[in-house]
Amino acid sequence: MKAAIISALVAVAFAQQDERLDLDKGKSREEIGHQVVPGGTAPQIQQLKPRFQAYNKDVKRTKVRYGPYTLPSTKSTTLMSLISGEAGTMSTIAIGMKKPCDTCGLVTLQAALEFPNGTVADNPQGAWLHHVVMVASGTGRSDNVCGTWVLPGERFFSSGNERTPTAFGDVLGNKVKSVFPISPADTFLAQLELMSLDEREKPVYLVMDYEYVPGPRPADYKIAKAMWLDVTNCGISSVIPQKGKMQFTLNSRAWTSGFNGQLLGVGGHLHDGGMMVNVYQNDKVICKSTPKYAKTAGGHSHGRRSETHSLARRDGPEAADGKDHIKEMTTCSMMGGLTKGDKIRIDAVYDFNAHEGGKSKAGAYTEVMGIAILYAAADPPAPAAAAAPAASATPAAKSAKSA
Ligand SMILES: [Cu+2]
Repeated sequence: MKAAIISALVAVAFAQQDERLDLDKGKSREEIGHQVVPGGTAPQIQQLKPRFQAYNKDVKRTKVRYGPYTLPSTKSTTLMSLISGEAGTMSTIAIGMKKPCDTCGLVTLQAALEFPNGTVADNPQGAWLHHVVMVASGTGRSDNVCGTWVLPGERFFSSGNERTPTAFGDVLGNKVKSVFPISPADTFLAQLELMSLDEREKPVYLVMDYEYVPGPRPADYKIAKAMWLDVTNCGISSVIPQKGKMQFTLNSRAWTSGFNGQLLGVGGHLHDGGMMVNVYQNDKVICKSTPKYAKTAGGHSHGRRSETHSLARRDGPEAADGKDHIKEMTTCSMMGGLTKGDKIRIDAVYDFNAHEGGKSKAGAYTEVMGIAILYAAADPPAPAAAAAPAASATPAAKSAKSA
């Protein structure tokens, strides 16, 4: 059940920035340090050239490969293909994943797929990273929104096939310094779903590209936290539209911040028919994440992946249909301060008149979603001896600002 809950959550954008940003500045994979072993298996751990020395002069970058996993043939019937209705899918949970360090602070993280020899496995090669969600488990870890009762730890990263990097700090502006701290007590696990676009079964590795500050979190750095905001709250994310309703808005409950800090970034997730995800801080919209529709979608759309790229030759109602589909979602970054007690919630606005929703063979609208993944940097706890500052000044300051 836990797996189902995690698996429905997907696709964080690189909340800080334009997702098409080339962080490696045109360098080849070889120049970055990616290893290819023709006819063999590339090393599990590879040191890559770091990019964010301006953010922290000590940054290191380590790539870890997990697997191999077998991408099934699109002709085979897997349990996952029966559940999802998508051919060639496989789903699994990776546990005890090798960490890039025992003690460090993550700065960025990006997922990918590779073949055993180390070459890239992407959609031209018939390999689709449907989604991966990573959880840090262990002492003191619990999900920031849902707690421990539905999840085995703290969700901190997810990706779909757009393979957009996530930043745990203001790595481009360098104004807010924060990391996602990793300690020896943490274990990593991931729920992943891979999809083949090819009739040939093949092995692939899940790849995580970690950039991090080695050692304990620098004292002046904030603590990055990810908040999964979902219109089904801590449910399974899927909502079946009410019959006959063409326009509707789905609302999440509010998440109440337990800390002071800075809002780093947020990006929404919708299905076709979606118009926007609004993110509210104390009833004021702080981000309107809107979809870009296109005939050939490159973004994520669970059940309707097959029409999104020309390579897919798949059966079923989801074949290329010449209709608009969500290609990507806009994101917001550096939205200001966050105060303990602030209430953050989202709504997802749908209008099937404006953009057609997904439909089953029988013509009924299929599941929709409304999710936003918010990253914030929490102020570090005050030194033990120091008294907490008076909180009474803060609400006044806030209301003055928003007036
Ligand atoms: Cu979805």
